[in-house]
Amino acid sequence: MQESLNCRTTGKTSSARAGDAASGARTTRTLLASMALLAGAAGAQPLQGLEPLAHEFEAAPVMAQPDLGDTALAPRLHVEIGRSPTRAAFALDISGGVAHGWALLQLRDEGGACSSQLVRLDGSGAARLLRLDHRAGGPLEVTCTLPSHASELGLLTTQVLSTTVPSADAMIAQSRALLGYGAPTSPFAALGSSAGPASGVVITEIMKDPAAVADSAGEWFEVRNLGPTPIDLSGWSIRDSSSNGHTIPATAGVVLPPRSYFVFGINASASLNGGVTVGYKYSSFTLGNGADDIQLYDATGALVDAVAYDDGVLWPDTPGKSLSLQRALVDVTSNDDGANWCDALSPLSAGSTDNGTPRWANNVCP
Ligand SMILES: [Ca+2]
Ligand SMILES: [Ca+2]
Ligand SMILES: [Ca+2]
Ligand SMILES: [Ca+2]
Repeated sequence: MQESLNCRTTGKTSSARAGDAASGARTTRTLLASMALLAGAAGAQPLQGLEPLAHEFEAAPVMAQPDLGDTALAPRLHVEIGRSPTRAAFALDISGGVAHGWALLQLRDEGGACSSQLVRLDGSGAARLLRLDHRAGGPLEVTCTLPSHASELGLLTTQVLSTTVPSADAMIAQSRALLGYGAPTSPFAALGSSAGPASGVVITEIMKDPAAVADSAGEWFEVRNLGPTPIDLSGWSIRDSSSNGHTIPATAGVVLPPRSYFVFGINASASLNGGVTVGYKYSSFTLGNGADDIQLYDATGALVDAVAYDDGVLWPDTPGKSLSLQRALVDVTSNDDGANWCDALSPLSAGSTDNGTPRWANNVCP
């Protein structure tokens, strides 16, 4: 009873017949029961034996969320997918909740059957659930209701995050298309670096030429922290091969959350910059609309990543559309090749005429 009660609260409707729903509910219950919850180890546990991950995306909030002013605190439901021509797996990372609190997770299958589970969060308000043998025949709608503290005021707000996990069949079909049918028997290793679980910071998206607002207000670029631990950006610097240069002061207190996307921008005001939530505002650094480059250095002066784009010969070059690194190729080497980038496809924010995915996983390039 509790199960169906919880699922009705999502407001979704089901056209499935009672028999189908009952059957689907059993399937979904089985699925939830087989998901391993690793409380206290959120983000630290890879998809065992399936790293590196081939594909990832992040859930968009379905209810208005207050601007918490700190991306590390913003509630997130992050989905990571591993796939091969014969297998599919996924992980759900919940973060931004209350330390040692709870989140309500609901999975709904294509038949409309739904099952709920209270998930215990760890001391950082996070949890990771693994589904290492994803068998669902249709897509799974995932809804996460997550109480969280709003900023320093300590107010408790409740967010509802929602996303869809593709069916195992769809993931496997994509993998076959990517690799060629009958390709490797251990295909996950072929989908990325063989150096073990992903780590590091990668430049993933570049808005060099905004159209909705002036370049002096609307330039930004995005990076992804691939690793499971936060990274303190104190003393890091952003430069180019000519005269641009900016060092992040130690007092800035800027941290890249684990396994998250983060935006550096020229203007931190979302009302002026085209609707972008900027994690760090730089100065003395601009993104040329012709050929230019971004070099990111850590506090020791070591180069973390660099991207040098051209004036539209080998790289995308459309005003109002960010340069977007192919979603499945987030690494410091792949992003050196303009062929691995495309124009962003999604509106930058609600009602925006510019395209981009700041703070979210990139579009899949056509
Ligand atoms: Ca520019
Ligand atoms: Ca520049
Ligand atoms: Ca690079
Ligand atoms: Ca993005």
